[in-house]
Amino acid sequence: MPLSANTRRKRSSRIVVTLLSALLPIVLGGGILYLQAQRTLEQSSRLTAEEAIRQFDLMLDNTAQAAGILLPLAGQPCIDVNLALREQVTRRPFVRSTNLLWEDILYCSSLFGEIEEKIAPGDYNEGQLLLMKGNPVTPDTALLVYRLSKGKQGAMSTLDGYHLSNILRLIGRKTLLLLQVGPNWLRADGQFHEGPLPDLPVAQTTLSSQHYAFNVRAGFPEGETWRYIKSEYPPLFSLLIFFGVMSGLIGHVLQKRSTSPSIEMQRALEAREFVPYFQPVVLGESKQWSGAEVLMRWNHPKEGLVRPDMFIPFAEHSGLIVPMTRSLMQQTAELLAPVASAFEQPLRISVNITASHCKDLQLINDCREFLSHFTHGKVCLVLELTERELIEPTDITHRLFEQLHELGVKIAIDDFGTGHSSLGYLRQFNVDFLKIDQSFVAMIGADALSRHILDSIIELSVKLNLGIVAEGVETEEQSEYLTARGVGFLQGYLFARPMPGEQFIKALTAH
Ligand code: G
Ligand code: G
Ligand code: MN
Repeated sequence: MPLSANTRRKRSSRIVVTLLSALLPIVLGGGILYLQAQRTLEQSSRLTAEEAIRQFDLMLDNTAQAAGILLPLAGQPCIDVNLALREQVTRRPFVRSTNLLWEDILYCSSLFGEIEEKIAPGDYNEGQLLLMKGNPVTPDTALLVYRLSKGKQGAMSTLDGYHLSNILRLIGRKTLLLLQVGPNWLRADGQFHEGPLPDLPVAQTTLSSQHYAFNVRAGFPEGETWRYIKSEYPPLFSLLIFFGVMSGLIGHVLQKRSTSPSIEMQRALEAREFVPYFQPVVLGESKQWSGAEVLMRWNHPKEGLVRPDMFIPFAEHSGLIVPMTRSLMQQTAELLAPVASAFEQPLRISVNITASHCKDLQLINDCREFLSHFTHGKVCLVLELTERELIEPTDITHRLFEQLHELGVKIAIDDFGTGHSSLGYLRQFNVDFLKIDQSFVAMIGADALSRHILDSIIELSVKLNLGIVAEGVETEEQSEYLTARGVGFLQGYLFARPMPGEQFIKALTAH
């Protein structure tokens, strides 16, 4: 049903929408935090690389100075300059050894004294720097060689890899740092490698020194962004969760509101989903159609045709019943107007009216509007007021009923016998018809007591000069019984069930 049971079917989609509205801020905020974390890591990676370059530059300055001082001595016999070579090693904290060359032949070393070793200037990156795996003295400790040459003279000073890996390790505490010199590179653990630099998964930055021929690459291991978010953003993350919960709650409440009965019915009213069905009322004697009761149906787009018991209570509660009835009358008028001129007798059209519709004089305009579609004497409008909710007699209601009668509108008391209207009430409102409730009709031939009540209702209405309509006539026996006692109008499945407008019009012309 459109207002209660279908909420179960919609529940799953409601849960989905609620979850989505909760997830949206979390996902969006999470995305923003992720980008922010990435930016922070990139910045940190760049700063680390810059700092490493600064430190390496300082060390190399120190190393280069040694070579610069020794270069003019190149060419002199090793025995004469050996002391000067050793002095530089001793004086300078980072210099491990010093060497002199003549025509690219290393002929004097602070470590070995006089030797003879050909070197290939091409091995040196930009002729200047060479990263080596080790030397004959310490084969497992990398070292960096700085070369300076001028004509045939050459000087080289070496820097211990231990200092280099120290820098890589100390500066890049949380960052991965690599030092690259030409085709070789060094890691923070002091390991020497040949070949291209490996890619660092997160926030990779590669910078070159402005002064010496080396590069530094900084970055982070896989998954660092999430680790960073987890360690740095817990308060922001809690805030996101809070927003998610709030947003989910708001989504939930808004959905509840949008599926509330009155909002759903307001939508249906605008979409003209409330349509009239017609149940013919026949004359007791001839069984000819004398008119019809207009019964509201909800032509729901998903639920199909909905009976009024399922939604009229909601409509009455929200006050929507008044515009809904107005729409029903309008549709009925539009439907009947084209065929009404052919009616020989006035067709009695009964419309169910709730008590709340009688609170002001608006009802008169609605009836006048309805009747304006027909030439005089073609249609007789009957308003059915249920006996279960009686109208309080006030000044307004008296004027209302007076003016309705002036318009020629008739009043019927619906479901008569189930409520407790007094005779005074019937006279006060100038009632024209009583509709005997179907429960009494159903008892015909079955229950002697109910039959007595039925008989007294019929007697009463004869005395009060009221027309009687018997509802819910289903058998020939009931029909004969009622006709025999002078009930003027019969309505029930025996004659016709409620039917849609076009079917009613078609059947009407046949009758
Ligand atoms: O025909 P049906 O079984 O659907 O009618 C069920 C109940 O709904 C009946 O009591 C009938 O009076 C009521 N009803 C049908 N149409 C209307 C309407 O347009 N307005 C009001 N107030 N009640 C209606
Ligand atoms: O407005 P009122 O309460 O009189 O509405 C009439 C109700 O009775 C509608 O719900 C209509 O569908 C229903 N009805 C009409 N004729 C018969 C009938 O012969 N038998 C039964 N059981 N219900 C009927
Ligand atoms: Mn009715």
